[in-house]
Amino acid sequence: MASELTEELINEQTDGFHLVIDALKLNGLDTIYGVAGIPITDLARLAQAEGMRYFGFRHEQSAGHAASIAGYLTQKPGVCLTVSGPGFLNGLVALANATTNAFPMILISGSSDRAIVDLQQGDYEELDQLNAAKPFAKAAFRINNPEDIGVGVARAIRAALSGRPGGVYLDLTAKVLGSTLDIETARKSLIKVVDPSPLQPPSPASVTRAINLLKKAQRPLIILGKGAAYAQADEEIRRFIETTGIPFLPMSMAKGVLPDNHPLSSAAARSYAIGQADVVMLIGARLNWLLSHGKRPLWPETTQYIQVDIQPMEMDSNRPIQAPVVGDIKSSMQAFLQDLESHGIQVSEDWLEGINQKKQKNIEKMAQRLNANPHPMNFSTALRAIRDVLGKTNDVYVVNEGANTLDFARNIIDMMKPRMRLDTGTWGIMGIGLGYAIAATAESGKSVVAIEGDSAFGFDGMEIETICRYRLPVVTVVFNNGGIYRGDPENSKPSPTGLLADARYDKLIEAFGGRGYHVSDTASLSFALEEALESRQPALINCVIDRTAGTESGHIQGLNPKSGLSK
Ligand code: ADP
Ligand code: TZD
Ligand code: MG
Repeated sequence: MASELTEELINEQTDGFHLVIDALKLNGLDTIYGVAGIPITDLARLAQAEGMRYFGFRHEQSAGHAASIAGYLTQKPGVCLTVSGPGFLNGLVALANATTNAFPMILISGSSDRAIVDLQQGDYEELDQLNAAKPFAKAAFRINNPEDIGVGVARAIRAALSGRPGGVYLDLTAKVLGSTLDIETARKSLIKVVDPSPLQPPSPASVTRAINLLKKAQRPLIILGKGAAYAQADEEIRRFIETTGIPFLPMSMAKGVLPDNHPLSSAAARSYAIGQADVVMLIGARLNWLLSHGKRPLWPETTQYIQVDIQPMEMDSNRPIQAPVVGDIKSSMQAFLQDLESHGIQVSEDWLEGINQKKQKNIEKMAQRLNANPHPMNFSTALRAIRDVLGKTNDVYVVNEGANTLDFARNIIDMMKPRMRLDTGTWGIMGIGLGYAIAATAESGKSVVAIEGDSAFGFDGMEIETICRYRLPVVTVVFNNGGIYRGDPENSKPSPTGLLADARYDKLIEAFGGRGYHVSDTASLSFALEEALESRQPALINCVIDRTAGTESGHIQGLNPKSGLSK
């Protein structure tokens, strides 16, 4: 009799671990990227047992980057799970990067005993995580009672997705995870979030103001940013551009929203188009450093702006915006298209002709560099080989980080489909590569090529073990020039920017059962990349290039202060 009663009671109880999983699953969050340990080991284990996918990483920063890009790709917050204290802090860089880039993610960290932490009595991995997270997160919440898990998860999802997306921190105390609750109360406490990122159509007046400005423009230009890619309004954007005939310029992660070979792309005439345009329409792109803040010498003082963004405060942040359009991009583009039906827009032939001539010249100049055949390879020739292989399907994700490796690859590798180029983004951050690659294939099932500078690769290189463990179709290409920007001269002592010359990165992956290639000419590079992609198995191509080829800071030398005193 007594034992029956106990069993019945147990059966009518649930606990914090299960409730967190139930709350995530109820809201369609089915994948966790994390690193296990106290107090969340059982959360990871149970999540997997309950049918969620769990990707165990070697470092929380990579797991966090993976979660953030999963959010960008799917419009559902990516979930990263970490332990308390240092594990949480390791994840914080990714949380801050997600917030900076407007990627929706939720960093869930277990935390130590509140009473001990608050009195600073020295608990295991003690840290006031909630307050530490606040400056880096769009929002931060702590769940202190098991019956609040449903609300906590719902608030985190809404905060991550609504308005401008961002990184949300969710603190789960060890106590809450272990607490029990009767099943009925638990069931009632869960929330299925309805419409977490409601459409926000712009005001009709703002749309008319913008169209009127475009109608008056002589030389209009559209700049597409990664907000436009995130919004998944590809069809509306294409129709607007093709109906108006306005030339466009994609920011790096917006490459592919319209194919890079689109006749209206003015990417190959970037400075000319920006310098000559009289009205610029920013769609999901901020006028931050990546666009020289809209200031001279790149931009004339007379440029007038239309800015389409979901974040009202973005307007006038760097330059006065004559026609702010606050709304989500999908609704906004639909509104523009409707307005166009009554107001035609005429783009002058001269303007398009000017851009095309400049484009042609620049493409010819680039072709000369691409078609050279120096030994060892340089950035241009190695990337030409990669471009040609990827161009056969245009269905492989491209992850890209480094300095010169980033700048050259962005310009040389054309993207034909939206959201398939993932790179260092708003911060120019190193260490995103393998996390982004893992999430890109995890979320899409497609193959990924991660084109990495040798320094960039070092930030998260151990995740090749993760790639091998899950047998993911990720080919990492390390552009090995022996350093940050370039290698040291032979026989010199290591400089601050130097890395080991002739490092055999290809051998690293062999230690984990992956396929390593060591190449120094374009034919071997093409062969290796084709074979690796064909196999859909983990591979790393150590791509040896001229160690003198890179320039300091790549294309952003202007941001690199130099001592006037050094010899
Ligand atoms: P890029 O680096 O490509 O120039 P940014 O990250 O600077 O792009 O800008 C992206 C912008 O897109 C942000 O200001 C963000 O608020 C905005 N954004 C993100 N999602 C949407 C959306 N669905 N609708 C409108 N604006 C969006
Ligand atoms: N740390 C972090 C997190 N982000 C950074 N951007 C840097 C340091 C500084 N940094 C750059 O801005 S690029 C870069 C570093 C260290 C590496 C460049 O070297 P690489 O690429 O080998 O990756 P190239 O092709 O040799 O230029
Ligand atoms: Mg390098």
